[in-house]
Amino acid sequence: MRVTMILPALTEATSPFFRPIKYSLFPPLGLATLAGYLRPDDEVRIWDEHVRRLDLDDDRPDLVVIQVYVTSARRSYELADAYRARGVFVALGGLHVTALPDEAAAHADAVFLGPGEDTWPVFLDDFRRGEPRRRYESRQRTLDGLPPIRRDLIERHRYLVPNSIVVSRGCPHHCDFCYKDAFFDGGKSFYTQAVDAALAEIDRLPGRHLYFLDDHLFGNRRFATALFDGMRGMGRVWQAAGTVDSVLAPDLLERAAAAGLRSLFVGFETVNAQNLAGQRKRQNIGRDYAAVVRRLHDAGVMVNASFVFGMDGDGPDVFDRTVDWAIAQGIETATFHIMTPYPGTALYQRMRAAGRMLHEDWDRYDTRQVVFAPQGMTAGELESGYRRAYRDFYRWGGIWRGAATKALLRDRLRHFAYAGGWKKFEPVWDLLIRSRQVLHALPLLEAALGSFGAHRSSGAHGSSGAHGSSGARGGVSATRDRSYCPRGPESRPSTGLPSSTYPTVRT
Ligand code: B12
Ligand code: SF4
Repeated sequence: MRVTMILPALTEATSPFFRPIKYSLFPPLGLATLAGYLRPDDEVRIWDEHVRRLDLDDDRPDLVVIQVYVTSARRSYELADAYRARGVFVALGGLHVTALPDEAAAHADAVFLGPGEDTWPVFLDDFRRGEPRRRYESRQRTLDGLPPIRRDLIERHRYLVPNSIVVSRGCPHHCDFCYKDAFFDGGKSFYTQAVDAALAEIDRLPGRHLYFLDDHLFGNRRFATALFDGMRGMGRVWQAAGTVDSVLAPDLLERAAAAGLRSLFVGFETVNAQNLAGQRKRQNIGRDYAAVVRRLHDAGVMVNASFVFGMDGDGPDVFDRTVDWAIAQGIETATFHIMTPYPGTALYQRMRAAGRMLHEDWDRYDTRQVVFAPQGMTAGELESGYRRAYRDFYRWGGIWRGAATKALLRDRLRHFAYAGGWKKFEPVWDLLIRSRQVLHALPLLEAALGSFGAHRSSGAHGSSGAHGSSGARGGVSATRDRSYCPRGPESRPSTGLPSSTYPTVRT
């Protein structure tokens, strides 16, 4: 059987003029996972439009599989329609299909709701027998006994971070704006691999650097502890995402740093306390955000902070306050997002019921454009404030001020080079992507990550660099897209933000 698996891209990622590095970071892990269920004699290829334009005319498969995100929905349907017009069977799955299955079904022969590990093998049997159903819904959630991910189908040289990995699915929390609850509806919404299987997968990956794409790698304490302990001595440097409360939890961060963690994506989301309750971001409420940053830095872990603008408690002052706070904390990289209610989320239902959604042009649901009616400012103010936040955080003066918060000259220079490397050298990234040389920059990233944690072994908290041998965390964090993942702010007078604007209730 000939199978083509496609990850369609949003327009920006395929621009002939400029290719942002963020689209050349990670390979299509979901599709490589599904490819693992095919037979050895099946002819399969994975086509990632973020890095390579698809030539439709050349392609005559028996089966097309398309992974659909909200921002790539339009392109996905366009491709699906084109294949179906020539009689090819099209299977659509992924987050957007799960959120809006009826919309997707108009462009597909079969749609898949939720993760594919249980439904996909059932479909393959049905398809080979000539009896595929129109709709498959995931219910059985486990990561036990998965076939090996078909990493051999990934063109590693096209990605800066070919070693992306997930060892769990979902998250134990329930934030209002998150894709998670809708996607995992009907079964478990947080589950992990067996520790041994996760360690074996890590061991199979070449080189030193890893990026865990798990929503919340620290979400199951027992699993995380065993995983980090098992990784000690493997000589890896790695990046991941975690919540504010998990950073503050005793001992877990230290174990992660000892195993090579050098950069953590943290969803602070907002510097306005009242926003957190509104978004059911309970695990952030009452947390001391400044302490989170300090704790990470003390452990030798760089911070990639994520913030969302446009929540109902935000006024036009939110941009400057957020940027000032982040710079004053010495946060290395930050991602900013305009709040975007994704179909399927509780936030979307609420906004829609209130008549506040502006349109259903999914291409524009990219967290850079306003798709709902904001309350505390106009849509224009929200968009321009968002752009200003990026500009101000990454202007040389801002980077220098952030670097100056570090006590050691070495740390200052590293901060300066790292933050500058991501945002100030975008034309260089563009060139590397076009010449397919982007993987050659990985040693630089490893070196930056390696140097960050190394000197911390004898530091105040003592644990971080001790085993990591190396480790600083690199700029991949600067471009990570997880629009918003949690954990909240609290400040002290020294942060430059009025402490009354931060949550004080402890959960
Ligand atoms: C890595 C990543 C990226 C990477 C690369 C994507 C890639 N190569 O796959 C980059 C940086 C390019 C990226 C960009 C963006 N991303 Co992104 N990204 C992720 C992240 C962190 C991990 C995805 C992943 O690899 N998961 C692990 C694999 C194993 O799972 P999976 O891909 O979901 O695949 C499984 C199922 O979905 C299912 N499945 C998928 N397709 C199909 C098809 C069939 C037929 C079947 C049977 C099953 C099936 O089976 C797979 C195995 O279980 C997710 C968060 C998340 N947890 O999903 C956000 C996420 C997907 N991104 C998101 C967003 C919003 C974006 C951006 C718009 C952000 C921005 N502001 O720029 C852009 C644009 C995306 C686009 N191309 O249109 C949202 C999507 C929301 C939505 N409803 O679609 C997420 C969920 C984050 C969030 N905050 O909510 N992203
Ligand atoms: S936003 Fe982050 S913490 Fe909240 S449910 Fe989603 S993945 Fe979990």
